[in-house]
Amino acid sequence: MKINVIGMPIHYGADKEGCDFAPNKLREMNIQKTIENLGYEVEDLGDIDVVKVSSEDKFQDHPKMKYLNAILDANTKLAEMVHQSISKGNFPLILGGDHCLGLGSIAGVSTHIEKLGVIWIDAHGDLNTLETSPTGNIHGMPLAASMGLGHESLVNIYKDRIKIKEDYIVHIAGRDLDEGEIEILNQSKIKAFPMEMVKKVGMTKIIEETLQYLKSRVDGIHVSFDLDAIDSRYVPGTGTKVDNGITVEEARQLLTALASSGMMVSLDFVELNPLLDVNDTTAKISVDLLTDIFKNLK
Ligand code: HAR
Ligand code: MN
Ligand code: MN
Ligand code: MN
Repeated sequence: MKINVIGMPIHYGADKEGCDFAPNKLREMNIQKTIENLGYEVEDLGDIDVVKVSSEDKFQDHPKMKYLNAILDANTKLAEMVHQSISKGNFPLILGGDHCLGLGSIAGVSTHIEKLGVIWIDAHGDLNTLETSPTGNIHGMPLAASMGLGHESLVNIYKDRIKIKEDYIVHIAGRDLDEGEIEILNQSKIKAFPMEMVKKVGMTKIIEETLQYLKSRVDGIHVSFDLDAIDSRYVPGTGTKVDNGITVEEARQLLTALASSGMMVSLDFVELNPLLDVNDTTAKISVDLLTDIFKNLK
């Protein structure tokens, strides 16, 4: 299997500078060579071209959603690149960037896999709509948009259709959801394993239930991993840290199990912010987790 690295140097969805530097940070830390050393052919497709918008103009496209057109443009390009990659039978590894990139990656993968499952690993719901978002930050909206909720420009990005079915989604490690997101989650068919449940039953059980749930339903799984799923004390280099999260070892256990399930077809790795990092701690954890994922990929 060939791996395609795709960089998405975008921070507009987070409205905080820094995670746009993450793809190159990971390249500097030899992510390509590291994966090649595991026996893969790796082709780096480079970075998606993200248009420059001054922060004074963040509301120029919409009164409540920040940087809307730049986010739509970059994610449309990302969707096409991911579509090309997965259509060739390759494995797209999308390096963020903030989590708004889930819009494009899921749009791209879902063109090729009809029954696409999505595992969203995140302290946050990313289930906001234009109406429920307290911030107007689009990185809090991609999961809602992918299942058809929210502003029509986000829902219909790349293809005029809903990208994933609610009952093909599993959310893991949630613990900081806005009021509106809780309502959306409760009314949806998303299978959620919030942090309190992870703590109660343990990661082994969560993995087992996640895979058992999706196996009978879907033909492939896109994993969207937000670093802030990990407890704030271990990951200084991310923009919206939340305490009481999973440990690095639990993240490793989860991600390697998903990789070895034989169902994972693509991966987002998002919200690394090198400007906030301390001695590259979070960047090193990222390279380390990615290495273990590809060591186990089937
Ligand atoms: N829920 C909040 C909002 O919508 C915070 C979202 C923070 N999101 C991420 N992505 N880091 O998970 O603004
Ligand atoms: Mn095609
Ligand atoms: Mn997220
Ligand atoms: Mn998050």
